Amino acid sequence: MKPPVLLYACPTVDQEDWVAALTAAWPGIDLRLWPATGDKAEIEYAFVWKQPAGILSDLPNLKVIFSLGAGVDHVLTDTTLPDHIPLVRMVDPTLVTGMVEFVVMRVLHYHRCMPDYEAQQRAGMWKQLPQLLPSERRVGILGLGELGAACARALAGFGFDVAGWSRTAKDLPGVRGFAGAEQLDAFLAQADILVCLLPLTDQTRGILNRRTLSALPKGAYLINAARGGHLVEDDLVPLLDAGHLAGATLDVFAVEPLPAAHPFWTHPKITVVPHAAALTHPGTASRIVAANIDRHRRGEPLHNVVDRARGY
Ligand code: NDP
Ligand code: OXD
Repeated sequence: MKPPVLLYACPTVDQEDWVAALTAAWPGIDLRLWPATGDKAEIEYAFVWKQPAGILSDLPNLKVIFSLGAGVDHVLTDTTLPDHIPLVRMVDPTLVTGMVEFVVMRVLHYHRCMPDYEAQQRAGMWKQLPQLLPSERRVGILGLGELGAACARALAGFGFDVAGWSRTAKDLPGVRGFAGAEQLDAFLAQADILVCLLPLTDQTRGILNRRTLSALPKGAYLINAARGGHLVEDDLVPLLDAGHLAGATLDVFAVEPLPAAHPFWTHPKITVVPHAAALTHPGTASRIVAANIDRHRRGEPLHNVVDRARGY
């Protein structure tokens, strides 16, 4: 059998490492680096991240679309995407580890009063603050999928009082479960640190807004490592300035890169991270894509196919 023909269309990602990794994962793979597609009729698979709209709609023999990322909102914004072609998202233990590291790091940062100690250092102040037990800190995780559930487990392992919110009810050891729109407010009311790990869909867009963030306990922290579209950006600064929220770690933004003049860059209670909470690793991810292509060519079911109707 001829090696597969894969269109690589990730214009915002450095391609060198990916070309090397995809070639190592499938020696002889026929890689077409967009926009150099060659004969479009030969392309069977596409590997995409923020691909320009329309470029997948005129590939007559395209069989599967692979997303470089776990989230697929960047793919689904293209309204010309052929409906019948399966879309596969990235599920990779390496990505999960990266997200767990990031979320645990920021939760511990807030839990151990680091923003206050850093402010005290700037003021030359030596003062010990009360040290809460992890069990006295309530962490709420929006989204209990591959990433949210792993973060919930890791935080429960530290002894935090962890709750999670998902679309369908979950029963994770050591994690208080909330589900559905009707339980959102009860979930928010008990989250001292709120972590967003939801997919961006029509149902979740703008879910972090004045009303929901006001429902958090006074002095709560926000960690958004999901998508910029979850946060109504104009609603955040007034809540921070009024002291209702104590701080926010933002890894994702409505516009990326975050524009130079954006107020988030300089706000003293906001930590800006350049969409780097969990980067897809070319080596491990390429092997996962290659294994899925192999499965497809053998006529076996693909892993991690997105439910287009749900949007994730
Ligand atoms: P999953 O699809 O595995 O999990 C999604 C979770 O969100 C599920 O628990 C799901 O509920 C829940 N959910 C979806 N819609 C709703 C809703 N309307 N109401 C309540 N809960 C809902 O996704 P992953 O964990 O793999 O990834 C989550 C997101 O993280 C990605 O979509 C991406 O946007 C972001 N991400 C960010 C990265 C970064 O570096 N910043 C890196 C990787 C991902 P249920 O279980 O009931 O279906
Ligand atoms: C992803 C991301 O979705 O990196 O994987 O944002």
